[in-house]
Amino acid sequence: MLPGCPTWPEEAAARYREAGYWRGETFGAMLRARAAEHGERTAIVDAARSVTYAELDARADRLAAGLRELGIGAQDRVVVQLPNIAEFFEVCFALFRIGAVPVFALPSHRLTEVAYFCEFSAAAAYITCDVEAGFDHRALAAEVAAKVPGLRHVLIAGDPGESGFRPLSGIGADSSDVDGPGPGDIAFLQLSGGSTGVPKLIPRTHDDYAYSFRASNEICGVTAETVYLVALPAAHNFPMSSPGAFGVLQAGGRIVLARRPSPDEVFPLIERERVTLLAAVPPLALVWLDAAANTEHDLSSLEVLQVGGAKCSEEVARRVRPVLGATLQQVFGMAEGLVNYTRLDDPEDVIVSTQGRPISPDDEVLVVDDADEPVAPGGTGHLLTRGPYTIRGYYRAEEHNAKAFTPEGFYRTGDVVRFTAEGNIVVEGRAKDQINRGGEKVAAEEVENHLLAHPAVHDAAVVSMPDDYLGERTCAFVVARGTPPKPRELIKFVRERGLAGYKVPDRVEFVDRFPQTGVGKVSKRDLREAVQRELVPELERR
Ligand code: OOB
Repeated sequence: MLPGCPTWPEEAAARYREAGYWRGETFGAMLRARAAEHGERTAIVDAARSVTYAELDARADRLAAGLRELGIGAQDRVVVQLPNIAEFFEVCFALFRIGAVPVFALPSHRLTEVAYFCEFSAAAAYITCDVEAGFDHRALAAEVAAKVPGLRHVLIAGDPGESGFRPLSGIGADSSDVDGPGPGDIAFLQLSGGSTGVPKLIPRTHDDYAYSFRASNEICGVTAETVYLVALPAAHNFPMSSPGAFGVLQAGGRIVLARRPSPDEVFPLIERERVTLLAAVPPLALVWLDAAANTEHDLSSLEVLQVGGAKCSEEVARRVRPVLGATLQQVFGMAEGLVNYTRLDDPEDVIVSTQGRPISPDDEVLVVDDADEPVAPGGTGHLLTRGPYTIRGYYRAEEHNAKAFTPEGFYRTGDVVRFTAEGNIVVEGRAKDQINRGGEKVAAEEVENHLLAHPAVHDAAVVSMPDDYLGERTCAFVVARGTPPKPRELIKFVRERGLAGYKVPDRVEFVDRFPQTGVGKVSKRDLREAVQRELVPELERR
């Protein structure tokens, strides 16, 4: 087992095996089985090609052997930052086969984040792409390589040019006879949305993750006939496993990869590939609904539109069936584990007004007050959870784990929820210090630390600001040291520190001092109220 990864107590693990949740199958074996059953069926379609199950299986083997020749082996961490292209899955399954551990970066991550993932995980390699969406990832890779001396290999999907990096397509060898990982081993490290200074890494095992997407398949009606379009970044937990691409591959269905999520890319793909299942964050669902109202494209194959990652407003939810003729499924999940779904046969009122219920009968969910005492039934409180696919701790984060988990192993989700009388969850708010920018999570402290690096910033506090489109945006309150810089200058400063664009503050407001709580901490509640009182009316006047 990878060191630094807390795991389930043996008693719980035995129970999950006994119940048939953990079946002892690795992802590598799962792909092998599908390739043996129906190797000629199409597994993946991307902009450039289509890949059958047999080809995906063979390519994963060749890549695995090539990676082994480079000296990458079991438990080695490999940071993977790829767009929605077939290579993403070839790389994943190659790494799974040799028991190496992908660390999933998002395409929007930049130097600060990628270098941190490489350093913190002591990665042996970084696998990235050429130019994507106008951004030169090779140049980023050069900066990362210069900053992280321990990184032994950089592999580029596409043409690496004169960069000195190896092309991914050039990696491969004939034999891949290895003792693969065990089902209880860590399969990969996923990123947490986070609420602290640096992103946390989430260790998921083959057994626990496979259960989550297999059980999701049942709930979401995924079969070998499913055609699932991946429009969100493939490395995110939602499109990966809820039921996502992994669920659909498990069922022997077909995944279609969209490079960009815009209607002009997604709608023609839905029509051409007869897509049946699609997942979106709320702002994207809104864009699709607006565009679908007057499109020439035939979207009639769509059966289910999943919306999750942030709360879907009831207004948007109610438009899904009339506009798309598809069933809405709300998905309230987290990369740490727990995923809730509205069921496809739930009454329309439940579908549009709740975030559904957990996957597993053994998902334990508690709603508690600030003292961890259960609230009265139907009351609102903090959501705690533990279960067969919820982690018991982050990777190498002992101190943080002591706060993020209860002594009994419940994960503190940071979400504020209530249960309806029928047992569905309604997300009412959030207690964690995070901004949910249309599904993209921004840890306030992380951004505050970047602001504090500016010489003219004495103190900084980042809070959410309501937004019609994204739900929330970020507002940074800053106490200046001396003459305040221009907000624009500060925003540019943060961007140039090499940060994903979605973390750069949308707005900067200078104040003389911060409101304080009774114990002298910055009162973010008061700051959010100031936003409501002063900035929202101003924005509405525009
Ligand atoms: C998904 O995963 P993460 O790890 O990016 O973010 C998890 C957090 C939750 O704790 C909650 O605060 C928020 O995102 N969230 C929602 C939500 N779905 C996620 N808040 C309100 N309503 C929803 N439907 O975002 C994720 C992982 C797997 C499946 C779906 C989403």
